[in-house]
This record gives sequence, C-alpha cells and structure tokens, in this order.
Amino acid sequence: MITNLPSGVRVDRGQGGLERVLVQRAEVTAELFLHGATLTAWQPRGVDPVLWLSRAAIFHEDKAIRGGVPICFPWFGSRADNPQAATHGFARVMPWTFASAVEDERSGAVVLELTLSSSPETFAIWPHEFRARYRVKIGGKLELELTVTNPGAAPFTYEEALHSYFSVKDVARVRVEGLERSSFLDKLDGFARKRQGSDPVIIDQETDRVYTGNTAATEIVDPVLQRSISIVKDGSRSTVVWNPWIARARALKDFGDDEWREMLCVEAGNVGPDEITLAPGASHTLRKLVSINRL
Ligand code: TA6
Repeated sequence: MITNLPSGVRVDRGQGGLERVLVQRAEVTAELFLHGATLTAWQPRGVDPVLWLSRAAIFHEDKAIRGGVPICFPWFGSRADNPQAATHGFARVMPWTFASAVEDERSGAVVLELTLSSSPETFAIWPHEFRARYRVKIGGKLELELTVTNPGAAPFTYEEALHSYFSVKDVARVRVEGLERSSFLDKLDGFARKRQGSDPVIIDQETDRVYTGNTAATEIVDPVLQRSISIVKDGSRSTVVWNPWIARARALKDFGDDEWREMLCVEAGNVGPDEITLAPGASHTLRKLVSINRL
C-alpha cells in the first residue's frame, strides 16, 4: 500500500468494489481503476468531462471497462493466431500494480505510475516475458505514457493502443482534423486500404478505421461544446477512429442504446503494420498528450 500520497489523492474502492485512485484537487479531478489501469475520468477545472464512460459499463475483473482509456496490449482487435483470445489483449482486464503517486514540482500535476509484468497467467496466453509501465500525468493537460520492456532473451512483437473514449455533445456534429489525405484500413470493409479525402473525418455512420504509418496530431472539434480536444502523440504510428453508431451500440450489452451520439474514440497506438518488435533488453514508449481548447 502506498503511503504519503500527494494532497487530494486517495485510494478507495469504486464501482464493483474495484480499487481505484481518486484525484480531487482544485484544478483537476480524475479517477483511475487499477483494473486494467483504466483511467475513467479526467476533468480540468472549468471544463466539461473529457472522457466518456458508459452508463452501462460493467465493473468486474473479467470485463474491460467501457469507457475512459482502456489499454490494448499485447495485441489489438482479435488475435490472428488465436481467434478465441480476448479482444485487445489482456492488459485491460488485468490488475495493475499502483507503484507511485507524486506531484510534479514544475507543473503541479499529479503523476501516477502503474506496472504490469508477465506472469504464469500471461505466459500461458502470450509466451513472452514483458514489463509494462504506465505513467498518467494529471493536470490541466493529460499525459499518458506506456513503456514496454523486453527483459527476456528473445525478441517479441506486440501491438498496443490507448483506446480513449472522448466525450462529445453530438458525434454527428464533430469533426476530426489532422487525418486529411491519410491512408487507413477500413475494419468495416474487410480492412480494405482506403484514403481519407481532403476533408476532416466526420461521423455519419458506424466508423472503424486504423490510420497506419501516421504520426500526425489530431483535433476533435466539437462546435456544440465549443471546444476542441487536441491529441499529440509520440512513439505511435497508428491512429484509430471508432464510433459504433446506432446498431452496433445496441448490440453491445455494456453500451447504452443511445450513447453512441455522445462519444468518439480517437486512439493512439501501434497496430497491424505498425506493430512493434522489441529486441532483448529493449524498451518502447508510446506517449499521448491530450489538451482542451476553447473554440
Ligand atoms: O478501437 C476500435 C475497436 O477495435 C472496434 O472494432 C470495437 O470493437 C472497439 O474497438 C471496442 O472493442 P471492445 O472489445 O472493447 O468492445
């Protein structure tokens, strides 16, 4: 158990009795569950909630939390070599270790650090030794940093994504800037490779795209909330854009039928052709910086 937590930071049990870290400070509030190291809330003072969490989210050790920022690792989507394996890997349904919580002297932000390492349980699913370290810097901006290390004697290849669900007022009225003219894989069309036009991404139907070889910053422009959500990433060559729209939302039991309109996933990761191969002893860090701007 960690002692001497920064002011406004405490550990208790939230929904489903799952252990969580609560950050309640004048300038920012946030909530992170040790289950999957899932950040479920982040709200700087004077700003509408930035992350979306389904009202139907299931808080159970066997289920990924529907919302916030689930961590997809060590694979994304379904596993080619094992279709029975859990979607998006096991990291988002494993208990991470809460390693530290400190206040960043320069910014005043709270930095939480959590870790996940290989175990006989993970080895049985994915036969590689690994160490994962997740740093979440919570202040007026949000910085997410996932570092994976290969402590073993053989290389391994993995996929990853910070599967962030962002809160919007009406997804049919937002646009995502930064992906213009970019190449993407369309999951809804057999992963056909397509190209974004010269216009920003708009959501007017179920949308499930992996923009590959793409390091661009993106911006979710929300004219109703009169804000934009800026996403700058480092160590990431894939951006995933997902909205289930009406039918898919209705088919998901942990997703309210009408909730598709109030969320949009823009995920930073390394997926498919952008997968990462780590030599013995090597590490790789994926970073995602989220900030809010008034329009
Ligand atoms: O990131 C988009 C996606 O891969 C979609 O295909 C959809 O399946 C979404 O992830 C949610 O996946 P989940 O396993 O959490 O229902």
